Amino acid sequence: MIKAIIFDLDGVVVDTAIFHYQAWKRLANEMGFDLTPEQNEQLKGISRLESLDILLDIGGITIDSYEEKQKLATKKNEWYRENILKMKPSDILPGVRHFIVDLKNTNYKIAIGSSSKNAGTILERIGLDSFFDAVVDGTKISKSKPDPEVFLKAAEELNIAPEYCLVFEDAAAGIEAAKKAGMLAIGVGDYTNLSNADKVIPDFSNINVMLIDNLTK
Ligand code: B16
Ligand code: MG
Repeated sequence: MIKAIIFDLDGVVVDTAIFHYQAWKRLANEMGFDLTPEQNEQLKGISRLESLDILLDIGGITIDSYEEKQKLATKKNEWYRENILKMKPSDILPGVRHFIVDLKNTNYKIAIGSSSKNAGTILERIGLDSFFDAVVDGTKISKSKPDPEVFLKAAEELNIAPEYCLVFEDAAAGIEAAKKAGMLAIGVGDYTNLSNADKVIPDFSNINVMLIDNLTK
């Protein structure tokens, strides 16, 4: 029986995954190589510095200096933040707001489980900063997805055992993290990238509280 729903943020509640991609691609281009959408799948759900390591690997570039890596990651983050600072409540993905209001009204606990250190800014911009019973983001964890820490911490903050939690995720690393946490994992997006999920939905346009039982069967 599901008692709590944990939402990934980037790519599930809002379409910021595209802003991450644009910023990483710009950085790659500056360093003389390209980043395809397929390669970008490896970066989804992964922390900023770990994403940079994957990007450098894709470009065949070796950088040993931690300071140099920090500089590149900061540059990417500044480009990314230019876009998220323009976000507004209408940027919440279709069906999501309605679904979370329904969940609250039917006494489900709801949380955010994100690897991002920018989650607070995004939630504020889209007007959902005081909506969730728990927000666990990149500022509260020491290991990013696919480690289960983010989701286990969310369950702990909600005071609900992991087996009663259901996670919505758009990244393969996030599905892996949810499964490792012992939770049900619903992929949001393209099945090709999310085949390890318990179920995959294209988006939230047809999802409502009544369907949670169906999702978990
Ligand atoms: P930041 P999520 C993740 O957020 C993104 O999917 C991933 O692409 C990003 O690198 C990571 O957050 C860190 O984000 O640079 O903003 O701290 O999908 O777990 O909500
Ligand atoms: Mg995501």
